[in-house]
Amino acid sequence: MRRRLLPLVILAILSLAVAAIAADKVPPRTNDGRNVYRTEAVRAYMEGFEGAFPPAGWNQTITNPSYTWIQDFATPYEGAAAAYIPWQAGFPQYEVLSFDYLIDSAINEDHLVFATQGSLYWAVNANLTVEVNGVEEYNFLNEFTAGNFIWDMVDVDLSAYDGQAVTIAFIYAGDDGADHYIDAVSIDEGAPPPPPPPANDTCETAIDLQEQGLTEFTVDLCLAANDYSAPSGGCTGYSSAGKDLVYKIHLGLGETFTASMQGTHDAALWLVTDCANTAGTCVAGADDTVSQGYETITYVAPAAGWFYLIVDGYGTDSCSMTTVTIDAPVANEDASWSDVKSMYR
Ligand SMILES: [Ca+2]
Ligand SMILES: [Ca+2]
Ligand SMILES: [Ca+2]
Ligand SMILES: [Ca+2]
Repeated sequence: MRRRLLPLVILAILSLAVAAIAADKVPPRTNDGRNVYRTEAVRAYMEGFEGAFPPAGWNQTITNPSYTWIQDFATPYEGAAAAYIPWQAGFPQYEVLSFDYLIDSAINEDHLVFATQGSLYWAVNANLTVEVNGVEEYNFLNEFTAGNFIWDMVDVDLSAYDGQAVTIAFIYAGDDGADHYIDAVSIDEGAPPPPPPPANDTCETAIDLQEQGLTEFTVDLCLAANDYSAPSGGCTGYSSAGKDLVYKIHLGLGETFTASMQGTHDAALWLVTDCANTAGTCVAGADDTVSQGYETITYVAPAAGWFYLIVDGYGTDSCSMTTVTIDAPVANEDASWSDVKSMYR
């Protein structure tokens, strides 16, 4: 009985955690959300905030000396450090990091690309903007789409400034906002290339949950491709044309495996036994809720073997930053006992 209640207790705790996310003023101390795929080769200019701060050639305008831009080593996007500003209430902040740059039209280096994370919820109070020669070219509150405290790349088209010497300023301004970060500021020739698919995009390269010790993790399904769809009717009850990633686990006879997933898309979670025939070997599936809902499967292995967990979504190419929770397999004492009995029969 206690075991049956455990998933409900976990769900209740997770629900409380999710309810608190909107109001967080600092990010989780994890880099799960980062998405590093740029290479040095495409950069005409790159500043990663790894050395002196502010970096050589940069200027800093300080209004609130105790709460201005500093170097931070806790959650860099790349390398070991990022530029970080802590939030403050009651003393308005207008804190600027800027640098001058001659945009070379000859090599067409006309995009400003940088990584940032902050809280869209609190950006209403204190926001990050980027000004080029005093003209606002980027507004975090209006333009950032990845969500609260998720590192993402921002691409600002500077082609209007081709051939000009410009001052590029990162401005955090307001009162009672949230922590904010920038990193990997570069100027180069255009939009970053699409990221490579995650290593476990397909069943053949599924990540071993036990080998990696994964019990709860966050993963960006939007970096994956849609390779598998559950058979409509059975399994999850619906097809699953969303982007998917695959994890595997080896279960002993009678072991109980419980997994859940939750994201902002309409999630779907299913368990199969054969990579070559996923649609025909689904043994457990869940698509019981919509956006933000938890999908949970519990399965008791009828025989020892490998099982493949497909973390998926209902809608075509749907995806989101998704949290997956795995309960360590629990041996079923009744099954084990009956096995023992059968051995002596
Ligand atoms: Ca860095
Ligand atoms: Ca996939
Ligand atoms: Ca799919
Ligand atoms: Ca669902």
